[in-house]
Amino acid sequence: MTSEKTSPLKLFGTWSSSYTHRVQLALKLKGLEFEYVEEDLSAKSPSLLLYNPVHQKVPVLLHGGRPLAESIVILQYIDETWRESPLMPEDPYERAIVRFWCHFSDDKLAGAVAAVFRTTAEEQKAAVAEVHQNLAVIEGELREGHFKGRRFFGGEKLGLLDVVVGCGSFWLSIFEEVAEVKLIDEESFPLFHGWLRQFEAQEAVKETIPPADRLLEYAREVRHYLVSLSSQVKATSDDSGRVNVDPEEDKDG
Ligand SMILES: N[C@@H](CCC(=O)N[C@@H](CS)C(=O)NCC(=O)O)C(=O)O
Repeated sequence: MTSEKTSPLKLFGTWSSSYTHRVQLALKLKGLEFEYVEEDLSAKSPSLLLYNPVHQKVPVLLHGGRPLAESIVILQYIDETWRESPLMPEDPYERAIVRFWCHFSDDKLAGAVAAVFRTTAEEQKAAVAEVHQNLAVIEGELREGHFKGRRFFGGEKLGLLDVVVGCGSFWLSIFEEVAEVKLIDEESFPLFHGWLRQFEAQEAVKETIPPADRLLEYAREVRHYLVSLSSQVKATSDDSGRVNVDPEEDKDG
């Protein structure tokens, strides 16, 4: 059974989730109508558990009743199903390059940014240094590498990699304020900084990303929770250094 292109689209997401924003943005860039269902991740709905039993995370996209999970998988499905306004290049090598940098963004950059957010003191300094190293790699690609001379990673228009990197990048300035660190230094990363400003200026992006004050308030609460949980864990470590309580993973992306 295949879903018709015109079959209804339903997106399960969470307002603060950059993974959800990726899918919302891609659907908007394609001009597709969809129903949005807000999930409460502290009390996941039976539908979410049914449609994403493996990871039990948002986003989940239902197309004609058929579920898809994992944001990058969903983005590629959207792009392959609705060929208008392509998000991926045609050439297989170029497509592979986009996938490579999507993985870099999720595996390396996002991990380091999350670590800055949940740590303090020396641990946080190390995480900030890791973010800077990863941003320097992207800056190098924009300056001399694969994306040299492009307005966006996708060329003149936003592409899949812009959606993936961009939807996480608005957290950088939020985390700078909440965790009192400097992550995007315009002098060190002028091309990345310029790219991010252009990304944020796109109408579809402005419609997708929640207002900064709401994100700030939310981020302050979550950081407070994570930092206090981590100090509790340190306090309950036994003499051998073994930790007695597992800190809950970062609740959000
Ligand atoms: N790799 C997943 C990550 C999705 C993810 O981490 N979603 C978070 C919200 S931002 C979530 O649903 N967390 C709930 C949980 O971990 O139980 C993707 O790209 O879709």
